[in-house]
Amino acid sequence: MTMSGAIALTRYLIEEQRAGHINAELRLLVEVVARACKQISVAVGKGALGGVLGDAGSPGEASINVQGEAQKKLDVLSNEILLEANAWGGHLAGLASEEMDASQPIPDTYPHGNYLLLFDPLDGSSNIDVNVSVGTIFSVLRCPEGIATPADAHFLQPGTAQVAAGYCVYGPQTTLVLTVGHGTHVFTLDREVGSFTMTARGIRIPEETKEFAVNMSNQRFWEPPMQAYVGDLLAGKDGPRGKDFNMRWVASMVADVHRILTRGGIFSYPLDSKCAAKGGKLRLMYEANPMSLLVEQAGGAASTGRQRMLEVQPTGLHQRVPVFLGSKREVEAAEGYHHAQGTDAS
Ligand code: P6P
Repeated sequence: MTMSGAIALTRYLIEEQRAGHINAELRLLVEVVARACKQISVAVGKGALGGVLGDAGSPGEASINVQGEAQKKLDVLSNEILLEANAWGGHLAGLASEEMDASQPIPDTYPHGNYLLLFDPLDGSSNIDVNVSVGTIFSVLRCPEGIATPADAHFLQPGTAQVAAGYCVYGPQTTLVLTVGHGTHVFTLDREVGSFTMTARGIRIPEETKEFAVNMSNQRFWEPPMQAYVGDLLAGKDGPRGKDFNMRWVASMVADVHRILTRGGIFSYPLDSKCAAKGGKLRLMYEANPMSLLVEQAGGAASTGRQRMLEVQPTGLHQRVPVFLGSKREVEAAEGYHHAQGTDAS
């Protein structure tokens, strides 16, 4: 226990293990990921001084990932940090990353464990060069019984199957937000000691909100239900919602979700005519699902607009989905517009 009486991440995880909520292998997994996040935080914090800003690849020849996005140097470095940290511990059978085409089994030179780890090593990386918060998002699944060397198909489990999920936001503070299925808790990195210290236990998202997060520049591309929903938000107290709304859009999901977990709000990245063919913009397995578990564990809601996010049956490792998550009543309101319109999209 620190001087302030707060407990460190390690003690929280030991208490969760004593309570029977997690086992030693999952405790090690979370510790290893947290340690990797500390390394990423150091690299991100160096910025230009560390020579890690800008695009990966050689001059004039950007490195493009499986998403078709130009990789930043820090995307590649963060991915490497997480791969190295998780290879040797014996807690994983395999892992998958936004930055890698296919999942990777743990090398046979190391013992294989019972868990699958999926991550976006550095979400929001387009913000890195302008010093805006970015983050690491991770999701943990059980490796199916009897599978020592998992393939992509073994990762395709619905969000309800997650045994842990979290993110680490690299902002003014480096903050790890974690659930192992028993509440959503916040740990802030104490740089003097070098450990994550619990700064909020069992956070709760206000059920109502007056703040929405969406990229308004896509408005003309939205489906009719989204047009109607946001139109009513913008109409304010004189409109059907009867209250004025504020808007925030960081364009870094980790930063937007952290705000919403902290003070409420609704985050949406809906289908639009630009991304509809791909199923949406944000990725289900290592963005939407972990964030949705954290939000639901904090009393919020998470949806595709037409179904509970955590019940979506995945069909691909890099599958994309429309996302609405945050204050429960507001997510329900947004879903109401979609159900009322009766559109049959997924
Ligand atoms: P847009 C970052 O690239 C990301 O995946 C999320 O972190 C963020 O919410 C979204 O894309 C931003 O998308 O279209 O506003 O740049």
